[in-house]
Amino acid sequence: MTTINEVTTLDIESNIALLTLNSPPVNALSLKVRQGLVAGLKDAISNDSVEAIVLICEGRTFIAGADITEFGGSDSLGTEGNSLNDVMHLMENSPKPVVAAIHGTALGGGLETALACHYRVAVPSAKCGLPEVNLGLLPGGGGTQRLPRIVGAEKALQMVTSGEHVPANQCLEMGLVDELTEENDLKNGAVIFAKKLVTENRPLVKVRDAQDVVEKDRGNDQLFADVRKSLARKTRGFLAPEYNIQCIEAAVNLPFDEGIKVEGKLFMELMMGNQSRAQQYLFFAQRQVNKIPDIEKDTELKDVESVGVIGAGTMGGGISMNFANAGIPVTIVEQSQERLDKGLGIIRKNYENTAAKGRITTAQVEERMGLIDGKTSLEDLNSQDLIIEAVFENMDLKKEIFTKLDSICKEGAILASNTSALDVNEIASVTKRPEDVIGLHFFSPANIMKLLEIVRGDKTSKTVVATSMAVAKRIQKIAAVVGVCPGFVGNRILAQRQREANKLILEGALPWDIDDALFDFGFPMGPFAMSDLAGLDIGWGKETSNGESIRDLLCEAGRLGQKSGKGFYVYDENRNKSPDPEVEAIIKKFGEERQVRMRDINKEEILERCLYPMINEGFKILEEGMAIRASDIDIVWTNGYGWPVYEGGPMFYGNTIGFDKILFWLKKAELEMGPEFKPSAYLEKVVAEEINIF
Ligand code: 3H9
Repeated sequence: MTTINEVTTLDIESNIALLTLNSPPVNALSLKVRQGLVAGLKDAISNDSVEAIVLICEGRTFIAGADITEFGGSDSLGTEGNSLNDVMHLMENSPKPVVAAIHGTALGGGLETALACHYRVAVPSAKCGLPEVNLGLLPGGGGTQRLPRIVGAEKALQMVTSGEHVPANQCLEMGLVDELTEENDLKNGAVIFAKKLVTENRPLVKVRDAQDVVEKDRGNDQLFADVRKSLARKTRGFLAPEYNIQCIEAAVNLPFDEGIKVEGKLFMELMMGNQSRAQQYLFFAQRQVNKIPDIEKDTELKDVESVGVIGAGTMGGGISMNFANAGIPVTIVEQSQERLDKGLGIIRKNYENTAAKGRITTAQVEERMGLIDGKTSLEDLNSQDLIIEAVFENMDLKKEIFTKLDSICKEGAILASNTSALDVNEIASVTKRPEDVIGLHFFSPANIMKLLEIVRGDKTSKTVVATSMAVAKRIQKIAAVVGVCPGFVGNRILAQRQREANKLILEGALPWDIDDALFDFGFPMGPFAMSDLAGLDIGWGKETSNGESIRDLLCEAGRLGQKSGKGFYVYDENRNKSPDPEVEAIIKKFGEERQVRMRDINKEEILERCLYPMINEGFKILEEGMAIRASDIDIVWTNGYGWPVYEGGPMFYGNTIGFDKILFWLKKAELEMGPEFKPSAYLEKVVAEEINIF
């Protein structure tokens, strides 16, 4: 065996060269890896005894892409003599067959490297994909030009716009992989395959030269129009999906070398832009959020093999589905059989709807329903490993339940509350085991929303926090550990936006002006459309209503939101909203009665008023240690509240604007409008001392 460099070896076994990469964690295409590949390929090609070359990786995966940490630095992909292009050129033009042997994932630049090989073999558990779109990029190593030449434009469009990881058996069907090997025998399988190529004198397939597949779609503009239409809502505001589509269009309509030029130009444009910067930041933020500084990696975990959920309403039902989806049995407890039946009926309906869309089979519907057991007594929660209380937000009620749980639940069970704002320490205080009590704040709809706030109480044990993180991973949530404070991280910041939005409509901006400004910024909807969707009467009561807010007036007028056909907006039978002059009149009258001065408020001011106080609150949260790091706040807001990922989250966005500018704005606002704008002391410090908070 020859060592090529720290991460590459070359091994020649009966005339087959094994070029092996070992660059943990994911064999990304760092400068060292590219140097190793170039040198190793040259050695193998010039060695007369070598008849074919197999590229294989050690560790958990084949090459998972370009090394994202190198982006923008001096070692980046273009490095002279060792660029990704140099690697690919050597492979594709090798006079000896080059075979990629894939396990784990071949992603991004990794799959592009494999596509520059003459053949690809994989183990059945492997997956291939071009996920660059999720980093605000497109495959810049020829992927957009080679992939459609094998799988056709339609599948290629699907892969590059979704970034999906395609399982090996599907890759085999599409021709992306030429052969599957035994699961645990990739090396042997690949060597045998390579030998076969030599004995059968098979051609050196250069994907770049394959024309038949793409030619079929030449001039098929409809295909691209359809894809654009189907993605329009999901990809609103994003540049990368559109640029990816343009590259596939180029692959179909232009010769390879011309297409590569289009790819290169659009790749560079994305790479230099803010959207990709934000999405790359979020990629690492999403990995950081799993790390809790004072909790060791090897912290002992509790077994969670069964779960109890209290409440079969919207939240309880959604929460239960997460566990059933992951194969974990759930016992749901409701107060009455009627409510229980209703809740279970809704869960079944949700599953059946998913099955009707083809996302799960009817057998899976039954399997999952079979994992959900309904009961009407808390006493039935005496054996589960994790209990999640999901009743409505009332401290007395929660305390009553936790007192009972303390006497019912087995020793060592984790007792969690799905509170969205209440004091977890106070809830824990009624039990004799506060170390086992934690907040697990799911977001509605709980079976769909990715975010989970894990609320760590003063006495919550490390084991319980670590176990909750592990459970979150099993049910495919993105979990952020937060501290106990009103509203935790997400809702606490949301309250700032809500307050300002409600003030602004009394100063002259109309609800739809505010919603439009935030929608154009990239949120899926603004605060007033959101209130209409949730129902304006949530937490509102006729008896206590005193006409002191616009919401009071709307509810009193029977305008409860979408469900009553009107709220801040008026809705047609398809729930399409329109501004309503009646609401404008209600707001105007309310303002006049209180002698509020109305004025024109432009979009820029709306955004500043709604967003800057959120950033300020983020600093207060950091100052109080309620979030571990600034990027955790951004994870909460991009995954739980629809902050557009290409704007990175409130803290990242604040940095893009400039924290000094925001501080200046807040100081002025405090003078002009009051103490709610008082800048956080930590923000002042960050600006004064030029601290990097990321
Ligand atoms: C690209 O290829 C552009 C080309 O087209 C350009 C051509 C010109 N770079 O996720 P995990 C780290 S763009 C650097 O926890 P898992 C990650 O930060 C790239 N580091 O593991 C983490 O570090 P730490 C296209 C990377 O098993 C550790 O590896 N490729 C990279 O849950 C473990 O990661 C992608 O977008 C990277 N490319 O999942 C794939 N990837 O331990 C991105 C990972 O210090 N990667 N790290 O926190 C993934 O999707 C997942 O990491 C993967 C493993 C599925 C591979």
